[in-house]
Amino acid sequence: MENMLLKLYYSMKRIRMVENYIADHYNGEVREMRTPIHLCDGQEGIAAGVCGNLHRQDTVFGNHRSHGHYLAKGGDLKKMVAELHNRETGCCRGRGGSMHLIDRENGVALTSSIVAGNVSIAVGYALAQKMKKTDTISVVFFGDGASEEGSVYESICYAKINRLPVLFVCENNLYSISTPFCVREPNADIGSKFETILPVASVDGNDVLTVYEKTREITEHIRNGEGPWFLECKTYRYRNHHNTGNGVDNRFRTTEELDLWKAKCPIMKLERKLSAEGLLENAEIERIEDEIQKEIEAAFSYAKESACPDAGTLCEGVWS
Ligand SMILES: Cc1ncc(C[n+]2csc(CCOP(=O)(O)OP(=O)(O)O)c2C)c(N)n1
Ligand SMILES: [Mg+2]
Repeated sequence: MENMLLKLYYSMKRIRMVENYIADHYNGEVREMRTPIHLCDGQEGIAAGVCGNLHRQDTVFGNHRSHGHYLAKGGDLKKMVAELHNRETGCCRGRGGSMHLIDRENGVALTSSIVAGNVSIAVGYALAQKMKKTDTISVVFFGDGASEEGSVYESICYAKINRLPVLFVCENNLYSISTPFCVREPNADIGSKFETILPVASVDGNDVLTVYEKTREITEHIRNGEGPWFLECKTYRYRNHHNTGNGVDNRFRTTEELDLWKAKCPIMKLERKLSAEGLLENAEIERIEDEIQKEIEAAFSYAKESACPDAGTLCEGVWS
């Protein structure tokens, strides 16, 4: 248990530090990362808690905000940073940028900029796994906005009817770009839209332990062949929809609202618990931060030293 708590802490902390480093280097005089970025600060507990339960061969399907999913699932940091710099050594050979991350060896099938597009792909993949009789499961991450797309409803029905091994993880961060959830939907829960179709759980996405434990329970059911589940994780993002601002600067939310959610930071919450239980000393926090910082700097050096794709090869591996 102690070991697992520290792993979850490390996983969240690493995601936060990687994204902060990206943000700090994104708007320099020379734009070295030309890809649009959608940061997940504030939502790390979901990626860490869900992926903490997955086996290497289980496969995740991310969306436009997927640095956290990729890293928590074991995706290669160097290749991700190189992808953000559009280098040939990137995980999509520099053609995809931040919204298109792949690490097949570690079970990251894809991340996609097409809102909700990943959901039906994850279901198709789960169907293939079932037909091949493997025991791997598909996990798809999508937002509250994506949950309003018709293809999500169709995918969920199809997965249920065919008892497919899929976990639908909806990260309800209360906004679709800058439109709040409360002006789009009549219910407080997203899960309630789907509970007549499949089993649904709605949890505090800012409590990594809750996410972890609920996912462990759910994945056992899915692995037993009982069919798909829907997990709604309530959360909040600290940044703008894209790029590095905080959403207060372009006035779609108030400082008070942001501060309220910053006080519920998933990393701070676990750090306090671990410290109170004597499982994490300040010196250990510093050691962890130092180790992650070195890893990040090495990844950025690797990216910057890598070559850009040769112009003559630019269309290789690009289908649309
Ligand atoms: C099919 C499609 N429609 C619209 C967009 C433009 N778009 C990009 S992100 C986004 C909002 C997504 O909101 P949500 O699913 O809640 O994810 P979040 O950004 O909050 O993580 C929209 C409408 C898109 N990329 N793809
Ligand atoms: Mg959202």
